[in-house]
Amino acid sequence: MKPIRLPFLNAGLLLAGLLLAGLLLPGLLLAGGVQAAAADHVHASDAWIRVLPGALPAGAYVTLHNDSAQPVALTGATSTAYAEVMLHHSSTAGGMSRMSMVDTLTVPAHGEAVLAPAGYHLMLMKAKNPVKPGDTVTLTLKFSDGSTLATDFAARPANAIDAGEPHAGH
Ligand SMILES: [Cu+2]
Repeated sequence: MKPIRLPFLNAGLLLAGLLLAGLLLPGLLLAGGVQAAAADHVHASDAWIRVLPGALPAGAYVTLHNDSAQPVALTGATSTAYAEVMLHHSSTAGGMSRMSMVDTLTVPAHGEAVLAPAGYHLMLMKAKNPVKPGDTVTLTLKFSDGSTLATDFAARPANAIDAGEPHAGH
């Protein structure tokens, strides 16, 4: 009889463990989700959008500063103003300019990454309402560690080449 008892005991412990895990896991996941929400280790500056006429996609540009000792990667963004946002990189080869989709853009530890015309940008497509120069559009930047950063972008005209205002801060 004794050899049979041990497996029963183990099965009972296993069941208790599974029940405990089932009760605790949802709470842990919820806590993790709340904790990951705000990217306080990344700061954005010179955030602007170049608005093109009609339904043409707009490019969004920003400088990202990483204050932490770990690299973090921009993976994309969402916006209530545009149905689609993609991370792109522009390059020129043989006099031809082309854009390609990229999965991530790394912001080095204690460093910065620059999204600027002719380089990395967020491509904003399918505006839900027409965006015009002078408007402010909020993009929620998404990072590889699960954090997000809501950033206000200033809409500028098609002939703009930069954020258009001096920044004394850095
Ligand atoms: Cu693009």
